[in-house]
Amino acid sequence: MRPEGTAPDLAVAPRPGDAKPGEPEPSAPGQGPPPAAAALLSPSVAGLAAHEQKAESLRAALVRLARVGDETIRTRAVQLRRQLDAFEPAVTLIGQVKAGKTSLINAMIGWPDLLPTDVNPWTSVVTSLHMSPAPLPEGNRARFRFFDEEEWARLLDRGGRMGEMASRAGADAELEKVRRQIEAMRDRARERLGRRFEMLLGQEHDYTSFDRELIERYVCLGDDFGDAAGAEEGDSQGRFADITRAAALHFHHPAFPTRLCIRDTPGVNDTFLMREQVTIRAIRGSRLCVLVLSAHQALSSVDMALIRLISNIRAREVVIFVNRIDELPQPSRQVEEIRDSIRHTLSQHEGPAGARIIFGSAYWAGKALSGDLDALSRDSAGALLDWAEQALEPADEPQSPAQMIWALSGVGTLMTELADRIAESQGREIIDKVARKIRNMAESMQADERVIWLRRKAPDRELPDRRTLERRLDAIAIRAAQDLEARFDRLQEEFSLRLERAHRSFLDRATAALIAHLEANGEKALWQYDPAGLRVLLRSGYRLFGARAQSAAGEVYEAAAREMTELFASCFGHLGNALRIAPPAPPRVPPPVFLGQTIALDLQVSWWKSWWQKRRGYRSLAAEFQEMIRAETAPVVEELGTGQATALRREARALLDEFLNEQRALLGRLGDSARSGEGTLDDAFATAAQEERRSAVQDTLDTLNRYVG
Ligand SMILES: Nc1nc2c(ncn2[C@@H]2O[C@H](COP(=O)(O)OP(=O)(O)OP(=O)(O)O)[C@@H](O)[C@H]2O)c(=O)[nH]1
Ligand SMILES: [Mg+2]
Repeated sequence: MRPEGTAPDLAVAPRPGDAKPGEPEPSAPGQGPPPAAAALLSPSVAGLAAHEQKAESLRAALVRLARVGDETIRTRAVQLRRQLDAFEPAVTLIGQVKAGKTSLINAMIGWPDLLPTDVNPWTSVVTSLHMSPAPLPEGNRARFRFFDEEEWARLLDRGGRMGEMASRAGADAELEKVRRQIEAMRDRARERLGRRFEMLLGQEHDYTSFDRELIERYVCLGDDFGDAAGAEEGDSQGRFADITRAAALHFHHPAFPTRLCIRDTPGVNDTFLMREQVTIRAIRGSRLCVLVLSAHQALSSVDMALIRLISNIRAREVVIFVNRIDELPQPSRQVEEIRDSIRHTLSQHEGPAGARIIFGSAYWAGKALSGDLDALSRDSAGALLDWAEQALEPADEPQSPAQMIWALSGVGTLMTELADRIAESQGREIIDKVARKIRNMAESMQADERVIWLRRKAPDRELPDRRTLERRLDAIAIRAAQDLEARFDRLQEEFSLRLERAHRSFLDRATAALIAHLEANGEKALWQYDPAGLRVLLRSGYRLFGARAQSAAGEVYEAAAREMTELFASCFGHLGNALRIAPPAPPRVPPPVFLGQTIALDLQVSWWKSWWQKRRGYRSLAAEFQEMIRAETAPVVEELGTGQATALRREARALLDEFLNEQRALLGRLGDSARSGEGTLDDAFATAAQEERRSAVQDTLDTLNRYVG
């Protein structure tokens, strides 16, 4: 029998508010992280607490200004508060298969058995954990999103990117293999989900609570689930991992002072390269990335895909965590060797060689969190003692065994590093951004008062009304927008040319190398060509474009702010330095992660051979080669030159528009003040209110000057 609310063949999918399909309701431990974890976790994320304190003082300033301000100010204050509250830094974990990514995440959030980890079930989905320091008004919830029809069709019809590459290279044997794997995958999905599983594509399943079992059904693939023996249960509950592309869990987590998102990803060696795209998107969506390696095989030669992915990210935005050191016989000795070898590999492959490397063990962290210290295996205990000699610093305070093991696990260090980086970069940015806006708001309130004052002192003076002011502000806005667009037109054109040149010269060089090889070795000898050179050229072109785009945007913003200040001065006279409008900071340039996506040249081995064997004659070989490589690399060049560059342009424009709209609302008010205001100022109560307002504005300005960079 099927439990009520179940999503069987999924004619009826559960919607928000529905009971979780399947019995029983999640048990108490499934509802939140164990309270004891906070004692270990909280000191590790002090950086986030420091950020939150600043955010809190900005909120207080907003409350105070809203109390003394008019309707525009109040509305604005609410918006700014929302911007502060919406801050949710994200960290994505990527890494070797079975390196312990999922175990590490459970340890990082102090909830040892939240996400399923095991030898068998492997993560097949990007899972985002959204944690909130305050209980969620609507309670904890989970959402699972399936592949859409287009993605699925691309997989079935063309074998995913892997199939596309194989077919471009004419590698029939490889194509056949991909086809067989896809058939098997489809059969398995049918068996697990019923014959009409395709109906699920493009859908989402929402739940108002979750537990490990539920998550397992959506995010873990494995060889031993629900098939044959457990067919009945498997069938009634559904095992969706074959077709799930993303999972999001939202929950209350009291140990984190701010909201935080941590993302788990599948290992990066997926057969169809289907999930490579999903992983790349996950990395793009985070400012920080943790590369998880296993101490046994830290960056072995099979991990080129991983190295490619991170080499497009700056060292400041990656932390390397070498996990499973509990399995090393003598960590104190081996750790340095591993560190050297990682640095060496990274610098050899143009990776972020300066990235911070932290050593540790999710296993030890789990023990510290659960307090189950006696259960350490003998080997692991030996390794722990060995590592303690080297890694433990004498503490000021006496430490409990759990605190000591937590320290040795490296997970606390990792969290501290992440918290500090978040506070220093994204945290500082949002504080700076909102502080600038509040300051602009307070400045305009101050100016407002002076306009009223001016009106009283010089009643004959002609002052502009709201409409006139707005018209003049519009003129500034139009000019600024045109200037920005024109600059981006030029920059993008320059960038496209540069990319095209890099692309062409790479193709020429590769083809020339091929011909040289043929002339020297004949057609039988195998040849390979590393596309790293292309990536380096594209990356440096993108960085240059990014830097120029940032400074162009900065100049346009500055000019607009200056013109507004001047407009104010020309309308209302130089009322001291009442109005200093701060421009927004220029947009951030996101790393070109997409450059790391696998292309045919990265996977030469087996198909290369078959491609090679089919061709005869140097010239035709060279021409076909060039064409194939062009087809492979063009989308990467295109994504960078059009996709990412246009996204940056849009972001720059959005920041400008946001700024201009704010100023229009704030400065437009001054026109109103110029017209009215007189009567109210005369009565005694208003004067007292005026006094309160004055000090609120002044105090706010004094406070904010500390935060604005
Ligand atoms: N000894 C030891 N085992 C670990 C550690 N971390 C994880 N494991 C074990 O390694 C296995 C895989 O762990 P997962 O956390 O699922 O690894 P993963 O990287 O998420 O694996 P995939 O998602 O399949 O790529 C499990 O059996 C874990 O218990 C560790 O620090 N030490
Ligand atoms: Mg995993």
